[in-house]
Amino acid sequence: MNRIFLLISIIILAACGGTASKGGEVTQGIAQVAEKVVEPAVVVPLFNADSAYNFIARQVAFGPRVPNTASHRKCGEYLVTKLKEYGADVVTQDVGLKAYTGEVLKSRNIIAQFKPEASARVMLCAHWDTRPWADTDPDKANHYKPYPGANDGGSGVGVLLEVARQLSQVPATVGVDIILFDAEDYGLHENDSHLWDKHRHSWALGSQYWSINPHKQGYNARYGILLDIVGAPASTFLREGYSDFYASAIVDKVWTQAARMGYSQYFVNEEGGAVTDDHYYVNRVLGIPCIDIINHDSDSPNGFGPYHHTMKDDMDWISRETLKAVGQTVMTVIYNEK
Ligand code: AHN
Ligand code: ZN
Repeated sequence: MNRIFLLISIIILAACGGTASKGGEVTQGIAQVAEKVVEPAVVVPLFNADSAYNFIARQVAFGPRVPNTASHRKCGEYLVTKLKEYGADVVTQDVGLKAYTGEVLKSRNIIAQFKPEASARVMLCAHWDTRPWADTDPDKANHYKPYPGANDGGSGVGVLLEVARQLSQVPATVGVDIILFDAEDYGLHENDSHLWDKHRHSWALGSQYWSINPHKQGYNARYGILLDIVGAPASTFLREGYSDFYASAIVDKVWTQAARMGYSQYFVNEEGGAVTDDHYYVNRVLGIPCIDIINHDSDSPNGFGPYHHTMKDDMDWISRETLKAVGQTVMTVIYNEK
């Protein structure tokens, strides 16, 4: 390393024609400059948005990934296979989780560890299940039907599979855990919304389980980043309320990086509402600062976009440009961790 710095210093000195050229005081010159030399910038691989898009299409092709269905089980197998293929140490948590409806959901949290031995770690997460009901669909006849879940379910996982593919080619300095939570989206049906107080913990069942029973005892990470509903064209990610409350420094880190890269039209530096999502339990139970990158659309009735929890949540609502903004920002942040 030092020899490289020395070489860089000499080149800089020669190029500047500064102290080095005067009276052959090269050694002194190098000593002065060497103290100022900054470490070489890390090379961040290019996130491939086509690849991420295809990973989403592949999930959607299984059909809705509603727990206790064959589509769900098969997609879970696919995700495990893919993450192993990319060199991760994969463990799963297979567990029955009780939904607020009383149904026991055969659930699977999927944990893919890159550099499992490294103590400096970052966690990236998303939920991989889809909601059993299109309960905000304009047509009431669809309110108990499942839907494709391209954005809600597919998009975060698609981005993370592409990050995993990149990590397999160029390892990051720190250890990275990609955690795909199950049973996030089996929360309170719109028709039962008057029961919110009773069922406020009906969402994010997989992350609740993992936060109480992490895959490794004493598990810790510097921080976590949750990706949820990150695929729609012209998405706007606002500073989500719980993220700002528990992990504002990480929100700053990510939003600043996005701005540097010209993505501030996506990463809007304004306060958004608070969302009970997987990151909430990671913050509350484990105390790992975890942020949520989630679309905020104040024009749509439910605040997440007009397709959200409707039959329209399909591949037509997936934009490669948005996937690129999210994926490249997240990758730049994690590859810069020392
Ligand atoms: C609530 O609506 C309380 N939480 C929604 C979190 C969510 C649902 N993310 C995706 N689908
Ligand atoms: Zn949802």
